[in-house]
Amino acid sequence: MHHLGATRSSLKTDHLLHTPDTFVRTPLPGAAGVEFIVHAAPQMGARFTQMTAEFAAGGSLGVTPAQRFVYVIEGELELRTGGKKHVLDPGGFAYLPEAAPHTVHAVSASRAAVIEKSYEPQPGVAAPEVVVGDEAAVSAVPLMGDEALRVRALMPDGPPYDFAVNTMTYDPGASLSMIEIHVMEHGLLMLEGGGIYRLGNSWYPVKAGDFIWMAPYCPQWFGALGKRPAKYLIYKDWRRHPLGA
Ligand code: UGY
Ligand code: MN
Repeated sequence: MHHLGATRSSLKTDHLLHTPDTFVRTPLPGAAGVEFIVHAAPQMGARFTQMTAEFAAGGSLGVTPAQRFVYVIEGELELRTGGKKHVLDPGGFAYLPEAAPHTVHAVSASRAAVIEKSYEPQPGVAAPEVVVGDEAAVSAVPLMGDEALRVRALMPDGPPYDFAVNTMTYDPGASLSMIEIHVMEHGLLMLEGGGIYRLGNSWYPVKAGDFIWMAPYCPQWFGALGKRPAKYLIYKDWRRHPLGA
């Protein structure tokens, strides 16, 4: 159905709202039994890629020239790296530094968020290490003291790591306490619930399944609506000088 050409998706110079009715799937080199929805890429101004990978049972990812972060939304993935095998269930995640040998196979039909970014090394700073975790085991921190808005940091925060991935959970009615305008860009996947996202000078109804890209300095604000919490997975570049020095 074309719904007379209407969609909530919206592409502007400083943001993209990408809703499921506009998703187009593509294969990528080296992957087998996986379809990718490429939400954010350098082709639209982002300095990272974010995809949803839809695996058939037995499907596998190919190699990447960049760092890779994988967060399981549905199903079960098997990660092999450094001679170890890890099974990732929903909420399970992994970070693989650039050039870290690894394989990712789907044990059953699965869906995962895959974020990739070229590494920006820092002189005198140790190399980043593989991280494997489960969101349920990460403690929630109230954002600026607001117990109704809880942040879970999935990546370690230290000089070797040049991006962050968090989940943010809003009780119904909770909102960001300020309109943020910052140098970091964001990739955001709505995981649960919904609300209103302000992006630039536009206000959008958003819900689970939607993706948002925010360019550096895109004014942003979110308020959760409905009777259940709203939750999203959010990427940002982190801890690097804007001049690349
Ligand atoms: O980490 C962040 O910048 C986050 N608070 N931004 C957002 O939720 N749009
Ligand atoms: Mn932000």
